[in-house]
Amino acid sequence: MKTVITYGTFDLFHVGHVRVLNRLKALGDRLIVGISTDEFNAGKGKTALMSFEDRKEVLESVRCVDLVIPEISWEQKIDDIKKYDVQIFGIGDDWKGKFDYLNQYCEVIYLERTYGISSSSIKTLTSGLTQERLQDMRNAVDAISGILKSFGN
Ligand code: C2G
Repeated sequence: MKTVITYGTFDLFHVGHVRVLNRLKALGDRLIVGISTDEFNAGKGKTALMSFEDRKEVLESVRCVDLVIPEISWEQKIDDIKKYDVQIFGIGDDWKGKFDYLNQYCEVIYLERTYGISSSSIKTLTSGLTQERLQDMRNAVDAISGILKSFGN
């Protein structure tokens, strides 16, 4: 049994998350995912839109994920590797080099990120969508369809 472990926030779950998890699972037989608690994220200067509980529920429903554990500190990785008898630690290459110190406990692999998608870009995109903006867009669509209709008659 080859066990792979990774960590992340996995906020607003998207295709980049799906791909990195499937590629990590393909490296072994069992995939464990440590997801950052909201408190731990605050320490990272990060605020997830989705609560820890919701992010956990999403990850537990992902087929390639076998176990989800809370990530509460930077230091827990060594204990987790020993506790779960991990052979591979893997993460996206936005963390390249940051976890090389784990090499003395298991293999460390950095996987290429999926470019063009991120939780923060989704957040930025949706944050501008106020009710007012949405109403403006609806009005514009109505106006355009009115014009098109008049052309059609
Ligand atoms: N990821 C990816 N492609 C993207 C976005 C994310 O491959 N377009 C990968 C990241 O490289 C990471 C995982 O998805 O391996 C989760 O990313 P985040 O939720 O952004 O994780 P982060 O907050 O960086 O937490 O102890 C490590 C930290 O918990 C990592």
